[in-house]
Amino acid sequence: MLVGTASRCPVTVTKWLRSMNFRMSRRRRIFEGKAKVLFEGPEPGTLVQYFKDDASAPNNQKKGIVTGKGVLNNRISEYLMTKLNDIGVPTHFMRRLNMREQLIRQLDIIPIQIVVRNVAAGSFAKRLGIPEGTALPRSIVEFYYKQADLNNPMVSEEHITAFGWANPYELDEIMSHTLRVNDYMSGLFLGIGLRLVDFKMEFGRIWDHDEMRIVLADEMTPDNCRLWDIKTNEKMDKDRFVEDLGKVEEAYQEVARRLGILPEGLNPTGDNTPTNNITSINER
Ligand code: AIR
Repeated sequence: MLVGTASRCPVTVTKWLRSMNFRMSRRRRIFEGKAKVLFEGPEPGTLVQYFKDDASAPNNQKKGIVTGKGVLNNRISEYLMTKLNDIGVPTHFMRRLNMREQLIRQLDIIPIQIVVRNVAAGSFAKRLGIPEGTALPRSIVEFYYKQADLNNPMVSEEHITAFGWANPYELDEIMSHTLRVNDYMSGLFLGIGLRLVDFKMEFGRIWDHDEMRIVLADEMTPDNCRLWDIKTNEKMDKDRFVEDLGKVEEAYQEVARRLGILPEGLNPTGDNTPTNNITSINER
């Protein structure tokens, strides 16, 4: 809204961008990850999630910048988290604030990554010697302990409950949300010609008065979902960066375009330049 008004006057835009940068530098940084930064939010119990253009391969074997990725991921995650909320999966997403930031609920994060696999790919294909692209007889859910210095080792439910990372009730909730998300997202992506090969999720706890709820956290984007074109099997996700396939930004744009959230001709610059197109995506 602010950008929409400001875009009619370049001087106001410059002032606004300066004040944004000023506010960003003054905000308390809670955590910086590979592709996102979390800042203190405007109200207690909230955080601001900022999407960077930084890209990395597993275990930081490769690092780089994909221009415009943060802008696209912010929009894609907003779209998917909103849809998931609508079908009854509680998420941390509250609202998008601007091109790169969204307001989220602060959670007590559960230190487990949940990976759902529908088709063999990535570390799964390598570990089990199954050719990439093999459809799995059923969806397989895996758990990884979120511990970057140990390269996020795979763990079982036994480890999770024995070490108290989550209790059996919480694990049941996580599994029920996980299967729902997989069913819903597989259908949604199929409808736009994309196969949901696998994806990663994180959950957290939130307290409403005395009641604890398990809530979907993190992001839902081509950074943590493998998406292949149904007809050509072309990869439309972060593997384009990891495997040096080129056209990384274009793939993220194509996912957004097929989801119907990228106006034709949009070229996100990633530098907050308020072009007319970016203004229009902001105002949707
Ligand atoms: N993932 C795992 N760690 C971080 C992320 N983003 C996601 C990948 C892939 C799935 O988890 O993007 O969709 C499985 O990854 P892998 O490397 O174990 O095959």
